[in-house]
Amino acid sequence: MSDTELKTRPSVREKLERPKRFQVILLNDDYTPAEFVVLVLKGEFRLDDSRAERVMQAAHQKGASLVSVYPRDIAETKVSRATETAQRMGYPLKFLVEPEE
Ligand code: TYC
Repeated sequence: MSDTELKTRPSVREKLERPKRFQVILLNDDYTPAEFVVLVLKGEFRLDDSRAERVMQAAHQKGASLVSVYPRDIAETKVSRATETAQRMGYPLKFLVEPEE
């Protein structure tokens, strides 16, 4: 190998891909009380008052709205906990977990 023909290999950083993140999307329904949705968004997803209110209103008006983005296991755990809390109250509240583009 000549001196000018330096072989380079990708650094560890270049080889590591950014871990995929997942969107949690809130779905509207006709039965869950708006105030309960806001409580769940604050309690489980740690949204502040005004963001929780805006996310709930957006789902109510448009059918669905982005709550936040997390690693897959965190997104799924939060959604399970939130839907179980709703179910215990007899509400059909639902979320989607989708890979970020
Ligand atoms: N549409 C519900 C109602 O009128 C309130 C609601 C808002 C429910 C957002 C779910 O994701 C939701 N009681």
